[in-house]
Amino acid sequence: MIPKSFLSLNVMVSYAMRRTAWANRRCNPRHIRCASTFSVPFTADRYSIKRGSYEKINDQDLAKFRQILGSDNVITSDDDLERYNVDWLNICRGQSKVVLRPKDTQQVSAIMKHCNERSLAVCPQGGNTGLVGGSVPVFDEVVISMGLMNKIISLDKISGVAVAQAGTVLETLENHAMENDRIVPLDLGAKGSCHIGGNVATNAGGLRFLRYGSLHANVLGLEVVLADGTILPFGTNMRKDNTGYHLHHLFIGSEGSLGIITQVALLCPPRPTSVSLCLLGLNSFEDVLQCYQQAGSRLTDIMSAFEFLDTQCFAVSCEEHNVPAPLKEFPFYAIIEVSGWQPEADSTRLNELLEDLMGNGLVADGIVTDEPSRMQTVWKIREGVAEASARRGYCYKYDLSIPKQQMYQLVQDMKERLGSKVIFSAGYGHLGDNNLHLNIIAADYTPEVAKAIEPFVFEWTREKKGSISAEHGLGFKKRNAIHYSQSPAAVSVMKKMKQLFDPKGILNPYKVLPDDGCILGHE
Ligand code: FAD
Ligand code: 2HG
Ligand code: ZN
Repeated sequence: MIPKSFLSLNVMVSYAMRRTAWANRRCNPRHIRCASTFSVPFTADRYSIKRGSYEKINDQDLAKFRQILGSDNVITSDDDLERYNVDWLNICRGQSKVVLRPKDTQQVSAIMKHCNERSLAVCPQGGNTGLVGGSVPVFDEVVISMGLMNKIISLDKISGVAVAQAGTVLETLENHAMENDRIVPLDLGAKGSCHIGGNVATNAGGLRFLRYGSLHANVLGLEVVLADGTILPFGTNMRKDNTGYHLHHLFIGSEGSLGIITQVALLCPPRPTSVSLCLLGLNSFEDVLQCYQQAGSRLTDIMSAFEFLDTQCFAVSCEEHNVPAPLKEFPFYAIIEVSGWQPEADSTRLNELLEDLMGNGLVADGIVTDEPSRMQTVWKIREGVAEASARRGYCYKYDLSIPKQQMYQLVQDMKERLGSKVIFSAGYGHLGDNNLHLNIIAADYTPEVAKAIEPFVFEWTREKKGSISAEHGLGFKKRNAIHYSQSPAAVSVMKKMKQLFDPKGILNPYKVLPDDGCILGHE
């Protein structure tokens, strides 16, 4: 017997609605910040960091920057600097005295040439939505903010290759792609603010990873400015290109430490014309896994997302975003999205699967819909978890790859380990990609809680042969944990690469690579 909340997809929707379905399917939670960020402690103080031996900005440097960019795009007032110094989570705070806003690649090159000659450290910044403290300075690095480099240069209607400046906001690129019956192969909750250059620099994963794979598969070429100001095109924008080493891949996920990405060529797949999803209530994580297995085998060609949330994440997001919960309380929730070009056939397959899942008791309750506003509500709950959780207190945030069967055990173990020391420990994420987001919310940062979490969480993940950063990168916060996922030999090669591309170490220092002498996590 199908419960009342289970709506049938056989309800007809107009063709016009179907056409707009993909456009409207996601909410866009632009990030909000606390009224004041001045209470956020300096990163350098909180984590006792020693400043590198870089030069300090002087009046001649500022005059040079004004000559390159014009006065308006050299920001030096304390009030204006604040938002570039503090990260989205309000956890990391730098002390930069100058933000530069270049408009084109030549300006980026001139800035880098000067900074390299003068040994001035720089911090490249996109939309500043990164979650590992990589996008903000630690000390007085020069912030190079890419927001004015926001032109979409071309979109080839036949091949689907889009070329855009790095500062193009992801959502703007997505809207442009959709006008041309294409989509960007990447979607994430921060899309209203993050830049395509920032996405490439972090190798962002997100909600479409399951269908379209990593940016390594979809970025065909990059234009990059190296530390000394050299402008280099990498890749050919051709899908097949085996001419030597595939250098552009080095910059995908390099988090601003090897060069500044100024332009991106991205393969944009055709835009699906029919989208539908279901939100399911489940009684155990084992049921979520069973459900994934069945959906994977029966909907494999049309499944575009499989996400899960635990009851805590679901409730916090509904409450903080004032969304009436579409389902009553369950220990777990799953979201399955299908998208394709055969609305009737796709709907029938989804409906049949769900009827079977309910029939065999794996799913306790659910809704299924292809109505844009209802889909948007479900995505709002899912995409809103990060922001909702962060509003509840200090967020100890972990982004892990773990084999599916063991994924939720970590959340259970953390709950037991931390007990009432924290407000809550909760888990959700991209189940289809083995990616768990573990958020531990406490009243404030304390070394005691930090020590109870780390290195336990990293050791736990290594024991399961997972990764300590599935998609957010290492940035500032996770750099010294790199050894939990990479061998000393691999880290040594990375350091050599860094030396090759950035001999003076001016590009995003204190990020990605571990501190000298750090062998934390190495057995
Ligand atoms: P920033 O935050 O400004 O920078 C991130 C890093 O890239 C920094 O190290 C910076 O130095 C570097 N960088 C930025 N631009 C350039 C450039 N042009 N050249 C060289 N280096 C550069 N991530 C995921 O993977 N999946 C998700 O689903 C996801 N969801 C999110 C949801 C929310 C609500 C938020 C706030 C964040 C989310 N993130 C997610 C984190 C994420 O990494 C990004 O939002 C995004 O990829 C960062 O882009 P950005 O332009 O904001 O870069
Ligand atoms: C998401 O999938 C983002 O929503 C943020 O990657 C995850 O809360 C987080 O850490
Ligand atoms: Zn994520």
